[in-house]
Amino acid sequence: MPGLVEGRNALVLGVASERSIAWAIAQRLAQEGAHLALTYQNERLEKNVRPLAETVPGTLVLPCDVSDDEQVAALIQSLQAQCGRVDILVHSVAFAKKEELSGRYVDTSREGFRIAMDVSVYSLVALCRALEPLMSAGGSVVTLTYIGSERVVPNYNVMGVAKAALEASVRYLASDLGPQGIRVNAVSAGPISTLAARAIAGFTTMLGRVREVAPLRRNTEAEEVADVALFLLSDLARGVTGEVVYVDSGYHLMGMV
Ligand code: NAD
Ligand code: 0WE
Repeated sequence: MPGLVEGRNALVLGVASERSIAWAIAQRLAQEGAHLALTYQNERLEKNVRPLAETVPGTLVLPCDVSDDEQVAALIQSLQAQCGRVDILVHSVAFAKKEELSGRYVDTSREGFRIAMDVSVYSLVALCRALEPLMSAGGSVVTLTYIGSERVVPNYNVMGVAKAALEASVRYLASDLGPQGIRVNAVSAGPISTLAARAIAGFTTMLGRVREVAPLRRNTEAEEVADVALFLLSDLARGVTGEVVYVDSGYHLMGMV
């Protein structure tokens, strides 16, 4: 039986370790017949990404720091030359300076605000624009967001504001690219213990809280996020664009927690 994304070319940004949400999505796409291109942010992370890529024969591995226009352009050039067409984009990238992820949002620096928005939001816009000509047979884009975009989560601070801008960008991009048959959606994941999340003080306490109050009474697994991303990236979701889909054990429903 052919896979849900059989023969499609998928570009996945945001693999940093085997625990990355991007890696769970990449593996699921490969299981369903996609050809993968994975990127790494820097040489340090290249050492993590190469061995993971080697577990999926035929996978391309390319550098891309999304804050660097030249690296984004070089990535698109390589894809153009080596794949011709791109069908799927997974954007699983976010960054704020560590000092912006504690204390009060009101103390966010101008530079801290700029960096969070540049890496976590503008990168999606730049990638969609650059990939539009390569998505010649239509395409599907998924990015990762978090409920801190809609509600105040202590210490999430400027990342929450960046995720709100990311979700708004999903809607504007969906409107711009819909006529070309390109869909753009977001998955809002519950807390998952990845490199980015584990760097946060009190993260383990947050996992426990979700287990207590979420309707499903458990934490979110990267594989659960990957299954919904796969759905959005496949033709099963051909009528869905501009949406934010929660994969969080139902946590976002609760009012008094
Ligand atoms: P992760 O640390 O595995 O992935 C974050 C990725 O961002 C890394 O691969 C890192 O290299 C990349 N990145 C940061 N700055 C970059 C830059 N300048 N250029 C290129 N890449 C850059 O952590 P994760 O939890 O898998 O995060 C992936 C996405 O999921 C992020 O958008 C995050 O906000 C989102 N998310 C995470 C959680 C969670 O609890 N883990 C929950 C909801 C949403
Ligand atoms: O989006 C995220 C994390 C994104 C993130 C993490 C880091 C840690 C290391 C962005 N930038 C950095 N910069 C670093 O220097 N999540 C949804 C996970 C997360 O992060 C939080 C959370 C949750 C949940 C930060 C504060 C409060 C809750």
